[in-house]
Amino acid sequence: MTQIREAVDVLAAVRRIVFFTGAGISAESGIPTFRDKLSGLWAKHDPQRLETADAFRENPALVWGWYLWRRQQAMMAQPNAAHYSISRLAKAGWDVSVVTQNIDDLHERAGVDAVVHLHGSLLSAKCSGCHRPVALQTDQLSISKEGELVEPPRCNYCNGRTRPGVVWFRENLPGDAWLSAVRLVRTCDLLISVGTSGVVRPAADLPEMAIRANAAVIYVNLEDVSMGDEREIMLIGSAGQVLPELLTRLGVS
Ligand code: BJW
Ligand code: ZN
Repeated sequence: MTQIREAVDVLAAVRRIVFFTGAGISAESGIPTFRDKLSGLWAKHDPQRLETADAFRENPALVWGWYLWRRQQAMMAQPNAAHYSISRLAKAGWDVSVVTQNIDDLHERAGVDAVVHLHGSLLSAKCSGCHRPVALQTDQLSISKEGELVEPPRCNYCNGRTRPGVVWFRENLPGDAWLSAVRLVRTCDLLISVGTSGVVRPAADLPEMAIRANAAVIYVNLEDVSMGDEREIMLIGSAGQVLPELLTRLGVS
């Protein structure tokens, strides 16, 4: 409880806040996280089989089908109290930015205008040959069951296979997104990390970057993911409970 009071004091004193979010913020919307042992996506699927460029080359129909299924899951999900708390804070006058590792669009649907997507988006696609962005027609987004094989559409220019517009392991993050994130983090007063295990780099370096720039860091997570710096505050609990509680204590309606 002292931690939450400390967090409220910090929030009341700052202006520029960066929310750095991961899969845990969408968990209460029904979208599974990656690494939680019981419910995580990878508890059932081997990421090497589905979420790498090699996997796509070897079995494009399986990987494309998997992302169609996840896209559908994300489209059916609704933003939760944590997503809405972030937009309420922005409307209440704080200078709020969101840098997310998530490929869903729940921040946008909760009313945040400019979201930096470090790992791409389920709503985008590109050609795996010439890398041109591909606009998908609705009939190319047919309903897919988990595990269903669906042939990806071919590029109009080079006949390459269309791939999801997401960042797989060993791929570089979109340069513009990474630069925006670094700029925001280096100039913020406070970074609030919500629902990320902080193991995937380079995104995982952002909280430390904030500390080095003299910002405070608050973590909201089911478990302790802090690094032990004195500028960090760890709030253990679910994002859908902790963030609204912070707003209530701050007097933000
Ligand atoms: C709650 C909650 C609730 C639950 N409330 N909290 C060795 C070999 C090869 C590469 C590397 C290597 N060592 C390091 C690397 C680099 C690699 C990396 O970091 N690997 C580590 C795993 C070791 N990184 C990369 O490859 C990146 N690119 C790169 O570095 O390029 C340079 C390079 C070039 C050539 C060679 C090597 C490097 C790219 C990373 C791309 C990550 N992509 C994914 C998939 C995206 C598409 C998709 O979704 O399918 O991004 S992986 C996956 O992890 C996804 C996520 O965005 C990302 C982060 O996960 P996140 O969000 O933290 O989720 P979880 O599940 O881990 O955590 C959830 C948390 O929420 C938990 O803490 C819960 O407690 C909490 N929680 N419910 C609050 N209700
Ligand atoms: Zn192409």
